[in-house]
Amino acid sequence: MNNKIVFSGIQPSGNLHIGNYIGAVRQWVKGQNDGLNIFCVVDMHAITVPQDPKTLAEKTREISAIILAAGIDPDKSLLFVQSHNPDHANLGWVLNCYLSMGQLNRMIQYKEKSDGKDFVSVGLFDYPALMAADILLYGTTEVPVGEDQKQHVELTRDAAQKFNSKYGQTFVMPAPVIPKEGGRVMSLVDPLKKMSKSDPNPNGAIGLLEDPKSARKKIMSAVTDSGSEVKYDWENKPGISNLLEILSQFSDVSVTELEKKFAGQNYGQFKTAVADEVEKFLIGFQKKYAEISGSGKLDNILKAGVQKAYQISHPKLLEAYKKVGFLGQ
Ligand code: ATP
Ligand code: LTN
Repeated sequence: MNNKIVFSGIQPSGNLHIGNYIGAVRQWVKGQNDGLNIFCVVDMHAITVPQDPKTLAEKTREISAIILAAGIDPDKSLLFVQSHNPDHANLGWVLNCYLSMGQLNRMIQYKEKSDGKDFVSVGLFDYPALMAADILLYGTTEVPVGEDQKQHVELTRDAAQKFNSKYGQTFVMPAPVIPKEGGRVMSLVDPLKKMSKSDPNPNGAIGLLEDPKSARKKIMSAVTDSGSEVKYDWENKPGISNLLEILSQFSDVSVTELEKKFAGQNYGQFKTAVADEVEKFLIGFQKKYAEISGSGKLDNILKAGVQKAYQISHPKLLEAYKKVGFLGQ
């Protein structure tokens, strides 16, 4: 038995795309056979920017079902909704008091998401304190995330260190784990930009719940590069390199093997192969998604998940409370 404790979170906002699947959820699935694995749908983080209440509730269910359809097994891993466990907000408040305004001001995500907005919530600024609480409540050793979240995990380490040095060993130091391949799936219309939920051009990303035929069209019209050779070369052929990575992830064949396979074939033939593979994946994935969302089991899975999560998080919250001098009940 391995002592690894994995925690990761995903916001229930926007439409999950194949980049989120390859870069995040699929990595969680691969790692769930050892250690303790905890996955959280972070609805409290989602409200740091404006949300429509009905859509937020729908998306929370949708993302939970997507995570299960992707292969997270509730018998092996814990899956729950952040607002169902009040310990997150409670520890978040405590950690607030051990992080400085200056530290939070340096967060790139805050700068990007607040840039040009008329209304910027205090919650958006304070987002990393809540994320630190998510991670530290569970004695997390590994946090699988995309490159963009590394800075938040580093801030979590700073918060843990500050608290531990003041009050003695309380929190485990977590490490970010960024996938070596697929950590950055690029847009199909601009392969120099990452595939993103918030991209205003709908042709850049392929949604996990999108019609497989429309996904096919997006791949067939994906931006490619000059020349005609199928070669993995990010500098000169970013469009083809991105499609090669996508095909490699879905077919489990290495990029080098794929280059050999498509030697002498034209872009059209190559794109057809990518479109076939993505279409096949989406059909299978959506079948599983429909089974899970129609099974009526989702609420019970989330309920069981939060009960187990609370058993781990609550003693840690009480330990932190005691250390700061809160009167126990
Ligand atoms: P947005 O682009 O609107 O900020 P997002 O698509 O980055 O949203 P998040 O909810 O921020 O989505 O990310 C969920 C997880 O998916 C994170 O671990 C993130 O690092 C990962 N991820 C997001 N986009 C990609 C991508 N293009 N390639 C690989 N991983 C990604
Ligand atoms: N900030 C992350 C979501 C997130 C998270 C977490 C990830 C919230 N809490 C804890 C890892 C661990 C994002 O926007 N992708």
